[in-house]
Amino acid sequence: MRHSLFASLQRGFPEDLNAPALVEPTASSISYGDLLRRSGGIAAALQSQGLRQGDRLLVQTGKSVEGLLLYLAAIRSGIVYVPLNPGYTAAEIDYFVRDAEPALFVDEARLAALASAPAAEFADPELAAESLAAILYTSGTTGRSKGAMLSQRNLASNAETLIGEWKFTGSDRLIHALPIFHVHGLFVATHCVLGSGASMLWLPGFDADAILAAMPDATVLMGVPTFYTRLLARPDLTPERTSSMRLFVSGSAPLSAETHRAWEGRTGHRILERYGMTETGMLASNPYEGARRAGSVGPPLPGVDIRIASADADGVGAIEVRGPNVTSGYWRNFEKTAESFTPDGFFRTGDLGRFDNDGYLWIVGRAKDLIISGGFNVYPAEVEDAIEALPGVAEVAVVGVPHPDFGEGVIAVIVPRPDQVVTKERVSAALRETLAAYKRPKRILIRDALPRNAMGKVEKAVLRKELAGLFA
Ligand code: MCA
Ligand code: AMP
Repeated sequence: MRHSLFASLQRGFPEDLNAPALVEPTASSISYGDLLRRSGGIAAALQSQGLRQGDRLLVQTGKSVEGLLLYLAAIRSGIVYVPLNPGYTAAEIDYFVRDAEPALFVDEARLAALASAPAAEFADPELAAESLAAILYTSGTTGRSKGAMLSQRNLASNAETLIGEWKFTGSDRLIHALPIFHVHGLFVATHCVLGSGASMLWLPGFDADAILAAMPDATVLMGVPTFYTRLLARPDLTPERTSSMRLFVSGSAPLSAETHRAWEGRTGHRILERYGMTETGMLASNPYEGARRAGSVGPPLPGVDIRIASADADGVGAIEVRGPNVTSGYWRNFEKTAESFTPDGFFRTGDLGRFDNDGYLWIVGRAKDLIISGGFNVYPAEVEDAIEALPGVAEVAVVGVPHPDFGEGVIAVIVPRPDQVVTKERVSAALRETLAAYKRPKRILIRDALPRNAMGKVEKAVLRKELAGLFA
C-alpha cells in the first residue's frame, strides 16, 4: 500500500468522478474529475517551472478553489506546500522567505497564472512515506516561528483515522468556512471530505448568514469555538434548520462547556470537540458514538499515544504525544527539535491536562505563553518585541484575557520611558505595519509600572487576573 497523501485520498474518491467535490454557492461545482485534471495541469506547470520533489512552494493567497487545487498539485508531486496567512505584513513575510528558501513564491497573480494551466492527466510519482508534504509555521512552545515538517505519512495517517472515527461517507456535505492556511481548514476539513468522496460547500470565510443558509443541504460543519458562539447569537439557529446535519466539530481552541450545552439546547446536537496541534495533527476526539463530554477533548485517537508527564496530586501534568501523525521536527532547527521531544520520542505539546477515569482527556491550561484568539495563535513575545521596538516604550507585557467573541483577547500593557509620551493611537498605527490584524492588541493600556515578583519577573498572572473583566 502506498503511503502518500494524495494516493490515500484518491482511494476514497467516488467511483463516478462526475460527482461534485466542491460546490461554490455562486459558481458551478467542481467534480472529482475536474479536481484531478486541474490539479494535474497545475502539477505539470510547476514541473515545467523547474520545481522538483522537496522544493518549497511558499503560498500567500486568499481562500479560493484555485488555492486548493494548487495545494493538491503540490502534494501530488512531492513539492513541499508552505501556506502563509494572507494577513501577514511584508515584515512578517520576509522571515518566512529567508527561512523556507522557497523555489517559488505564489501570490494572487502567480496563482492565477498557474491555475490557468490546461487541465491534464498527471503521472503521480512514487513518494516516500517520510518525504515532506508540507511545512506549517508555528511557534511551538516558545520563541520565533518555526516550520513544523509534516510528512506524507503524517498527513495521510491522520486523514484516514479521522474519516473512520467521524464516519465520513460519500453522502456527506461539509460546510467549509475556515481559512486554508492552517491545519484545521486545509488538512482536517478537506482531507475528510476528499478522502471519503464527499463534497464541500466552499465559503470564502465565516459568514453566519451563509452558514445558516447552507445547513439544510449539508451534513457536517467544522469550526473554531467562535463559529459556534456567533451562530448561537442567531435566532434562526433552530432544530429545523440543523435537521439534516449529522456532525458539528469544534477545535483549535477550548470550547466552553456552556457553549456546548447551549448548542445542544438550541439544536439538539452535541458538538464533537477534538484536540490537535500544527505539529501533530489531531490527537484526541470525543467519540462519534458514545458520550461526548462537554469540556473534555475525548480519548486519544486510535494509533496516538498520549501521556501526562510530571502529574501532580490531581493527575494534572504536561501532555506528551507520539504517533504516525506527529512531526519529525522543525525545519532546519535541530535545537528546537531536540527540545521538543523527550528522550523516548514523545512530543511535548506545551499543554497541561489530565485523564479522567474513563480515559477522556481534559485540557486544563497551557505551560506555553500562548494566546488563542478566534482559533489563531498569538505569541505574546512576538507582540512584545514589536511594541518594545517603538520609540518611547520602556517595557511592555502582553496577555490574553477572556473575550466573548474570540475566546481570548490580546491586551498590551505599556510602560513609557521616563519623560516620554506613548499614545495608544501611535502604537496602534505602528503595529499595522508590523503585525497581522489578529495579533494586534484589542486594548492598549499605558501604565507607570508592571507588577513584578521578588525576582523582578513580570507577573503576568497578576495582570491577567486584574484585567479578566476588560472585555466582559
Ligand atoms: C479577525 N480578527 C481577529 C481574528 N480574526 N482578531 C483576533 N482574533 C481573530 N481570530 C480581526 C479582524 O482583522 C478585524 O480587525 C477584527 O478582528 C474584526 O474581524 P471580524 O470581521 O470579526 O473577523 P472575521 O473575519 O469574522 O474572523 C473571525 C474568525 C476568523 C471567523 C473567528 O478569525 C477565523 O476564521 N478563525 C479561524 C482560525 C483557524 O482556522 N484556526 C485553526 C488553526 P480590524 O477591525 O482591525 O480590521 S489550526 C489549529 O489551531 C490546530 C491544529 C487545531 O487544533 O485545529
Ligand atoms: P496550533 O499551534 O495553532 O496548532 O494550536 C495548537 C494548540 O491549540 C494546542 O496546543 C492547544 O493549546 C490548542 N487547542 C487545539 N484544540 C483545542 C481544544 N479542543 N481545546 C483546547 N485547546 C485546543
